[in-house]
Amino acid sequence: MGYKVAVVGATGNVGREMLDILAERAFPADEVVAIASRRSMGQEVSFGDKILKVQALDTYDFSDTDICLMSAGGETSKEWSPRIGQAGCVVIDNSSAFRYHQDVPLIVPEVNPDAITDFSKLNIIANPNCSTAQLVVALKPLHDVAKISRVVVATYQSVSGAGKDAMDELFQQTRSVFTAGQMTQEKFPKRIAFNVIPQIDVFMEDGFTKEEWKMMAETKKMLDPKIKLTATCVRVPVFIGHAEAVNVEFESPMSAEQATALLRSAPGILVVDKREPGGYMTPHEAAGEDATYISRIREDATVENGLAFWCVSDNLRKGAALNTVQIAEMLVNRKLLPRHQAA
Ligand code: A2P
Ligand code: 11C
Repeated sequence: MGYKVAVVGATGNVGREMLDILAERAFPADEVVAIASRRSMGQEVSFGDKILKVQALDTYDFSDTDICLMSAGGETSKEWSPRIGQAGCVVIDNSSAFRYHQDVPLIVPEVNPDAITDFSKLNIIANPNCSTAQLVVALKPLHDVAKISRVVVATYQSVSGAGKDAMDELFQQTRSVFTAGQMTQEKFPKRIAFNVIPQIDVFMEDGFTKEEWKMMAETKKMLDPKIKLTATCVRVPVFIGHAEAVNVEFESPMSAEQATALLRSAPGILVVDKREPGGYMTPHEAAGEDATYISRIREDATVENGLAFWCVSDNLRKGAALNTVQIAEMLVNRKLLPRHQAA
């Protein structure tokens, strides 16, 4: 028996990618429903070789839907994910609304698959922030061998992480630089075209931004609460693909050679590291791909047991939609969907 799957936020950056990935991976769905706000009702979105008409979230009945892939922003999740869960549909929530809730597992299948078991209180499973997902995929195989004590990470995050309107803002601003036209600035706190902005999400009391806090809190929840992590998150004028410069300190030695071998054999990772001009990955090449790419692996002799590397991934795929669909696949493979257990 197949499954009924709803994608909420189906007109958005991540929602459209979710539909593509469900089709690409031939997810065993009998029916896929595209849902967004009332504004988009009746609009058409593609799902494989089919066209789906978008339905409105506030009139959709979830009681016979098995899985809801939710990516319509934190406020929509706060209001709707618990209600959808209560209707018996398991929500895989891509927002930050429930990630830190003790009854909500936060899952990256390559990292902490066995944490998925207990989601029954709310029927919600959380998907991490895009910049955390690719980071923990890279850290996990290293941490398993030589415990990580501290991580320093600087991110170079594409505008698609901030939604489709943010991509339009980069496009419009870039065009207006060349045409000397009017430049509008709404989604980002400063001009993003031909610039970089050291702020993603709101400021916290201690001077870090919420994005930086999320990387720390989510790494602790999924990988190890003992890991100390400090981040500087930066928006760059790239459409798709987040990059990260990562410095790791281990409790015991980790050579560049050993790290390379571990990363090469780890799930979800491709190492591209030639130590010659162009012998590394960039966001442009990672866009549209599923892997987390690791390059520039080298020992950092400025600290004891230090390692540095460069990590790139498609933020809409492994950072969001792909990870969500992988979690849905785990629910199916491990027979964790309530209605299908009863059947
Ligand atoms: P809509 O296009 O109808 O506004 P992005 O992150 O790319 O900006 O996309 C956000 C997604 O979340 C869109 O699909 C958007 O739908 C959807 N969305 C935003 N607010 C709501 C809401 N209140 N109810 C349902 N979907 C929403
Ligand atoms: C960005 N990482 O690139 C953010 C988007 O908590 O899911 C994802 C925000 C989140 O803007």
